[in-house]
Amino acid sequence: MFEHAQLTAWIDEKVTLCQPDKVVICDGTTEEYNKMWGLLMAAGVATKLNEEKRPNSYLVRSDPADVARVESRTFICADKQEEAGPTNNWTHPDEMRKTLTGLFEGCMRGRTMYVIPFSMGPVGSPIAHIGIEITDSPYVVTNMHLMTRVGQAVLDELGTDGEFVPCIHSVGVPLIEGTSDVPWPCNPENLYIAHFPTTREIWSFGSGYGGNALLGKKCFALRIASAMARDEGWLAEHMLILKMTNPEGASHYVAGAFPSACGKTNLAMLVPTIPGWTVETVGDDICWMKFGDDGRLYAINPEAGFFGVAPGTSMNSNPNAMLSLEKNCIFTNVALTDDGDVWWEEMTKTPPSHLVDWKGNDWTLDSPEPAAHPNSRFTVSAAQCPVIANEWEDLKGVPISAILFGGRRATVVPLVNEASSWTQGTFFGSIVSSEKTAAAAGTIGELRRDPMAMLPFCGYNMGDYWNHWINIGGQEGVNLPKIYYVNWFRKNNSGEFMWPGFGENSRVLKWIFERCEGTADANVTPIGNLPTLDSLDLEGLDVSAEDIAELLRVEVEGWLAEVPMIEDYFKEFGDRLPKTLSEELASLKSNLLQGS
Ligand code: O2Y
Ligand code: MN
Repeated sequence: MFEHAQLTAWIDEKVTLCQPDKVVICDGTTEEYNKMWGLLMAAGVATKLNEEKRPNSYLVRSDPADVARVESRTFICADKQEEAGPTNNWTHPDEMRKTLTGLFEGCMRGRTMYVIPFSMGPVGSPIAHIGIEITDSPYVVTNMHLMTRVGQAVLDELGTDGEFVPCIHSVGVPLIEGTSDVPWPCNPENLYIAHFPTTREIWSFGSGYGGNALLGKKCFALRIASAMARDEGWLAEHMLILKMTNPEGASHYVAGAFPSACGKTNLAMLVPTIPGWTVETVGDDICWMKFGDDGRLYAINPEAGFFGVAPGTSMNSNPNAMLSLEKNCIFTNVALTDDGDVWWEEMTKTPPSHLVDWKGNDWTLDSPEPAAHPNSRFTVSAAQCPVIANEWEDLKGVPISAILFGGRRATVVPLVNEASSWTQGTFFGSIVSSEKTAAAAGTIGELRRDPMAMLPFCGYNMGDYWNHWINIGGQEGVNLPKIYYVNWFRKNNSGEFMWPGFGENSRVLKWIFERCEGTADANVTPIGNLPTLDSLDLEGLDVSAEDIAELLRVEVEGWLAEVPMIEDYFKEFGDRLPKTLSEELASLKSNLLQGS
């Protein structure tokens, strides 16, 4: 079937297991893309949008039981539970293989098996890697066309013996003769998203949605790739990549890790409010970084598209995303307007008076439920973004000058602090957290830790992952990015946001840029280096001097109160916790107590 014997053997084995009626090798062409839409429309799951309003675009409605990635059914399968660590669901590989083999047996009867050769990253880049996804979902094929590079070029790159990550996916609903199909087949009672980091394999069963089914994304580019990166000395991270350019034309590339739903896509496409500065996009979700010969970390966006959350996206919050979505898009679980276009909450100030909601029901202004599902999505090629950086497909990647970590913290964490070393930066990454509950004034709400924004995406023990970060920084001859902890979400005692966010975040990026250039001042504090009042560009900003002072203050009491919480949290990792991180915590505590 292929010139690659191992690939042929793997496909043959899976055909025997899944028993599809037909096998199609995907070529990534427009003809194939259109053919899939023909099938999806005939199945009643897709609607073509009004060609005048939204050319070459489709709306898909999923089963209401299959609307998001499911962390509780996501597994890391390694020989020992400690290899998966305390933050992952673990099952022994033999047991999981037995369960999955049982489920996959005959699961594609009556259906077509699509074999998708895909590259994560520009084909031929030394930072890129190849996967092959087997799926019985034409919807997955269409999304993989936009989110990855699919087709013959990938097989050519693979050659006769190249490495690939085998990814097998089924919606888990065989079509028994005489029965009719449903528009969105899925099997939520038997859901498994299983990763085998040792053998670098992915098996996904029962869901057709997003991160559960587009296996190049979270499954490969984060969970499996993080384990590959550990073994091979690079980094696979849940980070956006942006390019910032100053009025003189100098540029820096910045990577940023933020937990899901913290506005990564908005930051990646930010429109600066400071005159003369520009931000361009390299990626909005995932970043792979490998060392170049000059000792710097070079990054690629392994994806070729955006799979963004629709609700909240508007010409106010993210004009560049809205402009990306004018044509050639897939919309999943958004609302349909009477003139054949799409709508979601906050897309416009006033909703249309009538819509068809994400479940296919009439929706009016009196309807109690949102018209679009809160996790409804757009899929679009990154090339359509008006501010995509020219070098976004550069095979050698872009050199990263700064790495940002950020969570949603109403209290304690300042607007920005620069780590004084790589290890302090790794420590900041390890304690990234968001408040689950509202905090009373002077207290801290219950925190959900999301280290490096990788909690749901790290394919091995989080303690070992931190150790890998420390090792990355400890090598001879490396020229590392500076690390920053940012927080756009501080609130005052009345519960109002103190920082306007969105385009105004360019002021913080400008300070970071100038720190990288060596031209911006900072106050040295126990939590690293904070902007001096003069070094942060506040020209024309509508924030009171008191709020700015508060946003840049080291809350000694608050940080000291947090130390025992971090100690407790670190205990969860037992002897896998790197000593360096306990030392960073101890020195933070002693510096806070000394007020230095
Ligand atoms: O719910 C899903 O399947 C998608 S999750 C997702 C999609 C794009 C970017 N990031 C995420 C995430 O959860 O971090
Ligand atoms: Mn994400």
